[in-house]
Amino acid sequence: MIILGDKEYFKGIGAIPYEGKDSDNPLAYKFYNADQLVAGKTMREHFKFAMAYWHTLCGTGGDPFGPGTKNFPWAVAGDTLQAAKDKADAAFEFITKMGFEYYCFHDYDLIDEGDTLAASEKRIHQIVEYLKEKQAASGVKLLWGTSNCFSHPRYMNGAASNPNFDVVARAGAQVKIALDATIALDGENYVFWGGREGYMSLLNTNMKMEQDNIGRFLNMAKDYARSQGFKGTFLIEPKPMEPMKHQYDFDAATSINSIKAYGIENDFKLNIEVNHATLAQHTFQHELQVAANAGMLGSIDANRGDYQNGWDTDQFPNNVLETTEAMLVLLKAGGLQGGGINFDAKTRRNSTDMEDIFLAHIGGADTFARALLVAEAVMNMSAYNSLVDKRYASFTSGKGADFVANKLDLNDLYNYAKSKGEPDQISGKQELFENILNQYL
Ligand code: XLS
Ligand code: NI
Ligand code: NI
Repeated sequence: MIILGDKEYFKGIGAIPYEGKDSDNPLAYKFYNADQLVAGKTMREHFKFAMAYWHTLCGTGGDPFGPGTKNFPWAVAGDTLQAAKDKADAAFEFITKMGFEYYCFHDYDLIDEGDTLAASEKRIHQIVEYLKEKQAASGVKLLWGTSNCFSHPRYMNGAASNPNFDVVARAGAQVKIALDATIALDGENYVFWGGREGYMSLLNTNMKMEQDNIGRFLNMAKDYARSQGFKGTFLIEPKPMEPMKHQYDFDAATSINSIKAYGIENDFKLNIEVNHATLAQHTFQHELQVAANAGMLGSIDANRGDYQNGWDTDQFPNNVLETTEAMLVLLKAGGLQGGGINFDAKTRRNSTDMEDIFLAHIGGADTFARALLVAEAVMNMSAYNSLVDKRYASFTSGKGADFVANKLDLNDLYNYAKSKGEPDQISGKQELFENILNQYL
């Protein structure tokens, strides 16, 4: 059901229908058909698409060379609380028109930070009460909340990793309030993206102390939230650089190592973002697989980078081939554990029509839907699975199976190899795999 506030912000745009791939209606889904079953689940269940409050409603397109370009009609009220309510109205109008079921926020996306911690907390309580009503009226849910512990100047040297305890404590207070808000709104997950948790120069940095402090901090946050009844998953979102030169949560493998070192592996999983993966010189699908192997594939921040740029451009997904490889990983892993697909993406600075926000999200949802359909076809109809199985067949019988069952020692390998002679040369068949994907696109 479409939920409007007092005003309609996206005039002339109704509920986005699914019209199939032959439709020439730009404001219709061509592939995302929420109720369609794919590999045993509806598309809606596979994806749990979410709108990101910050990019969709807050960022007006400013860059280092000029101010914002987007005149959002919900950002005009002089009164802070009214402006926040207007923004929430726009959010729920947009989400329900898209047919999405989820949203994600940072605390101060919802409402501007106050002059003191107490004033900020009061503001967050006020807007949370309003959001509760909007959620109840629409059925829209909170995929995850997080706190912005990186924008305010006090966090210029980091939050949980700050060399000054007073700042660490201030970040703790902010996270407590954001956790309270997330719990009050039945948030299904809580994200930690370590914005400025990293360093610029080792000369002035005690790296060990900073990382140990992050571990203490995350344990405190987890213990507090659990004591308040939070049943959801905590997610760490890896990113290798930007804003800091070295970010502590560089990539999935590094973050998994930290999670285990901090002793929080039963409560934390990963939120994998496409553009962060590519900034780390990995592919998106690699990062998903690393997370899945550790049982920590929690959620996805969907966007894309620019192959010619070295920063987080956060463009909407439109690469079906890349997304298909990702959906193969997802299907084989049995889906996301508790999370969804959050469009952590923004329209370009010169995309200034209100309609562009819809077009961007429609394109992103269609990219994922199309990729999922291709991935399902590849898994069911092609030789793909049997080709992979064949590649590892030597581990399913004889000495190979004994090896996998941990029944051999190094001498056994020695004796086997001696009796076998030079191994056969077996092609990796990469081009054939690539052709199969192309065939089903
Ligand atoms: C920034 C991150 C951020 C997180 C939430 O690069 O992607 O948007 O998702 O703090
Ligand atoms: Ni993100
Ligand atoms: Ni990002």
